[in-house]
Amino acid sequence: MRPVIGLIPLIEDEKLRYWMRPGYMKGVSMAGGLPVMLPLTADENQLADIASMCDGLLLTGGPDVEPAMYGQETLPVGVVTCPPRDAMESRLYPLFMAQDKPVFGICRGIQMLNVLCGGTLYQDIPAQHPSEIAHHQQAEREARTHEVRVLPSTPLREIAGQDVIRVNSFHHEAIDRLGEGLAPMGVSPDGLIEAVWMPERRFVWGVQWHPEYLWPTDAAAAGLFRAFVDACRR
Ligand SMILES: [Mn+2]
Repeated sequence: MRPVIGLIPLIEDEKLRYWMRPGYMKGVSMAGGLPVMLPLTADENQLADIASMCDGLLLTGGPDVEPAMYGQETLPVGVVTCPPRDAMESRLYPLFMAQDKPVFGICRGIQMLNVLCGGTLYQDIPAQHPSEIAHHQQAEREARTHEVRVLPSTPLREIAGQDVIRVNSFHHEAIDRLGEGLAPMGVSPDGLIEAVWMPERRFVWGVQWHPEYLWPTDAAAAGLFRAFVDACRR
């Protein structure tokens, strides 16, 4: 493995969400993990070192997954992609899976997870799965605007301690056909899959909402981070 160099984070206004708000980094810290921001790279040697160095992989939120990755033409519905992230995530994920290291996908992360397992996405919920629910909420990030029915006999049910939780929602895409090996853990009232896991694996989970904004005030959100970090510790 090549030498690992720690870089002091660049603090700019648009990056404050990583450091100043509750966020992914502090969520991992709260749960007892050491969060390390990765370089944007698709270099195979660097990715191999990352997979060797890290005990778990957090697939964060972000732009839409390229529809060609799940065999579809891009519809004229405001799909915004990020090819360098698609390339990095699609090469990094199998390296973590090969070592059975935990993977946790949030928002784009659950969508990428589903696509990497051979599933498909709705490219736009309003266009392809019309609903009463505003999955791209206008309310603040910490506001829990829709329900998720938590499925029995899933790890999410254990964490939530109840059959229904409320979540925030900032997505216009969603899981359509579920990928191979994945099972649903939570479903919104309009029938969209909002949480998945891979029962055959040590820890491969994804959620469509944003627990990184909720964990200071929401037991289920904090529990997700704890379950992920605990799985990485074993
Ligand atoms: Mn939603």
